[in-house]
Amino acid sequence: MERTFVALKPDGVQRGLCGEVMKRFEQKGFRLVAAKFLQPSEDHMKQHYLDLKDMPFYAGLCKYMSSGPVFAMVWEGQGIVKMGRMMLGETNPADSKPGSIRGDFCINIGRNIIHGSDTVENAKTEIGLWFKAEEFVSYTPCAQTWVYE
Ligand code: IDP
Ligand code: MG
Repeated sequence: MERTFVALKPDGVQRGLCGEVMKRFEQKGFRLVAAKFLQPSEDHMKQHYLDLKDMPFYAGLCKYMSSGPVFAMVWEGQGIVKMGRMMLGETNPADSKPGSIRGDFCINIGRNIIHGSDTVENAKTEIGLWFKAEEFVSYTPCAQTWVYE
C-alpha cells in the first residue's frame, strides 16, 4: 500500500478547512495512518522545501509555513500519491479545476492551503521528516473489503 504526506498549511487551518480535506480523503476510501497538529519551525520548513531553495519565493514560503498551525497527516491507499495530487489540484489555484481542493477553496499560489507529496519517493522522505515510526497507528478500517475487491 502506498502512503502520502498531506498537510493543511497555516492558511488552510485558519480558514477552517481541515475537516473538509479529511472528509474528501476519507470519502475516497483512503485510510488515515498518522496525524498531528503543530506549528513547524522555519528550519523544519527549510528542510521540507529544500528542493526549492534556489527559488525567489523560498524564504517567504518557509516563513509563511511556520507562521501558524499546520495539520500534518499521512494517508494510505492504492495509487494515493498520484490521486492525492489530483484531489489537491494544480500548484496555482488559478489553474486548478473546480472540484479539486485548491480549485474550490483558494485563489493565490502563495496561499494555496494544502501540501501533498508529488512522488512516491518524495512521500517517503517527507513522511520521515514529519513523523516518527511510533506515531503511526495500525488498524483495519471496517470498510476495507467494501473499498478494495
Ligand atoms: P506543490 O505544493 O504543488 O508541490 P511546489 O512547486 O512544490 O508546488 O511549490 C511548493 C509551494 O511553494 C507551493 O505549494 C506554494 O505554496 C509555493 N509556491 C510555488 N510557486 C510559487 C510562486 O511562484 N510564488 C509563491 N509561492 C509559490
Ligand atoms: Mg511540491
